[in-house]
Amino acid sequence: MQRMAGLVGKPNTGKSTFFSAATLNPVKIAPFPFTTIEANKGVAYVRVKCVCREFNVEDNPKNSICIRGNRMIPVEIVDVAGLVPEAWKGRGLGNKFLDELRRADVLIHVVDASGSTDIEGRRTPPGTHDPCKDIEFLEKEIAMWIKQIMLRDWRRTVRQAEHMGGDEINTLYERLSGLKIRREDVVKALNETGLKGKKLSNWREEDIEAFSRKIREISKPMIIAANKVDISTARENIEKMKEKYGEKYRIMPCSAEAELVLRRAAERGLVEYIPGDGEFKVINEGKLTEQQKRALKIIQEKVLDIWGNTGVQQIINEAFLKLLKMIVVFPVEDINRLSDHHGNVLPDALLIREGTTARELAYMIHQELGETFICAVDARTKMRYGENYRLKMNDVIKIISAKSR
Ligand SMILES: Nc1nc2c(ncn2[C@@H]2O[C@H](COP(=O)(O)OP(=O)(O)O)[C@@H](O)[C@H]2O)c(=O)[nH]1
Ligand SMILES: [Mg+2]
Repeated sequence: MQRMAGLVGKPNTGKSTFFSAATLNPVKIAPFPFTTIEANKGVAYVRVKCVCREFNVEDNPKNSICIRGNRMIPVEIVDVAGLVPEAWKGRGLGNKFLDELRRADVLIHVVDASGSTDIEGRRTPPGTHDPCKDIEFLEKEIAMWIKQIMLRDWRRTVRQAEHMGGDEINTLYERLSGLKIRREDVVKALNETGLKGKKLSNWREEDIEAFSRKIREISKPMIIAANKVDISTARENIEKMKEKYGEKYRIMPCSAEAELVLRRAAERGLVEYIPGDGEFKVINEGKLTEQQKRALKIIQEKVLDIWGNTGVQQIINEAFLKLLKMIVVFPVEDINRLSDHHGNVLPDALLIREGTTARELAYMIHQELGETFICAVDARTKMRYGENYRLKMNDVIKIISAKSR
């Protein structure tokens, strides 16, 4: 199952710019099947070190891209419509926003760290708006939306729980099933709010609200993309956000615009730049217009020299690898050549949940491979693992099945 990140936030924080930058093909190659899926849904990439360097082989990536030893693995990203206060009541594009949100597994909250947009997303002089307010407001909006969904038909939900012999967990799980919320998330939220064992008929409105906030935190973890760091007022605001929200959220500086400029320049062959790098190299100075030279100079001085990188790639990596706790494994069919049966070396890099077992991986590759699973073989050590072996980051692994015998 492909995981998806949702870009959320009020209007004009830079969500669409972030989306354009993140989904721009990171290398110039002819036919690549991963581009924009729908207007606001596209493919971004998680960047990891490819094992090709360690094994000292030339690879032939199929499901991903390898740029000079860096594997770019496709993931989905959606640019959710801008959210204004009280969207949950249907204000602005409220309902559209919230519908798109359902499909996301992890949220990237893009805030204007420079403080140059007010709470509704209107322009205001840099430094005049406190972005901490945006974090507070977004948390509340989403919680209120979930609460509203729960309150719809609440009496029926209560009756259903009673019919099911007081099965609060399954009742709530069913009620929220459209939101990509797992059963174990419901259990955890009940535990952490102290509502476990309390009959739904005794829940007060505050209980529903507390549960809504908690289930959002658990099922849709969030990272703060502190955008527009090229504007000098951002620094102080980022310190403020870290002070107030640093324990709860990872606050990561970024400049979506800088990333977009660099990727476009790389696409046109003007610079050499791999998304996430802390530097770029001008390929042909003479081909740059004065305007392009100026833009690159600003990116160098206001973003890379100060922050180290544009932050966009780092945020995507953090969302998938840390918040969603995913790892990368390289399945192969031939452990000596590290290839599939066509001879493609290290063809696939799979992003899977940490804790995935060898047999679960087999099922992901093919239903039949899962059913006829015998063991897994580690290409590095030639060790054999049973079905319950939990895969590790960068495992290069062959699945042996009854069929492949
Ligand atoms: N200075 C600066 N401006 C940015 C950055 N990212 C986006 N913007 C600008 O912010 C405005 C709103 O951007 P947009 O992506 O449309 O925001 P959205 O409404 O959240 O999708 C545009 O004028 C962008 O050029 C950035 O990193 N730095
Ligand atoms: Mg937009």
